[in-house]
Amino acid sequence: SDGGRDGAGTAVLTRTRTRKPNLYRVLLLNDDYTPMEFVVHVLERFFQKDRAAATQIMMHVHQNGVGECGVFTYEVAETKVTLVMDLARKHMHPLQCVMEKK
Ligand code: NFA
Repeated sequence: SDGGRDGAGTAVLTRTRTRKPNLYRVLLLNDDYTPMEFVVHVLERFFQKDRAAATQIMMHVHQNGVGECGVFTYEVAETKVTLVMDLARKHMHPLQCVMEKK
């Protein structure tokens, strides 16, 4: 609740409407060459997954072709995609990371 003052100078609390942000899923795509260990590392480093959760997501991507790393606002999702793609490129892995509107 945010403030104002009435005629007598008394504090009055009113409600400020919030707006739901647009949300974006960040996805990893399977390929035949990126090492499984590298994908697990990416999920731990950029998506705050513990080893068990990271391994589960990595195996899901490996078996199903695509999997969700997390859901974020536009700028956060975009930053994560860029960080993943930059690290994959540096290591010469073909790993693909993309975002899609929820
Ligand atoms: N399919 C890759 C392999 O067998 C592993 C992988 C998993 C790659 C998830 C990309 C995403 N080495």
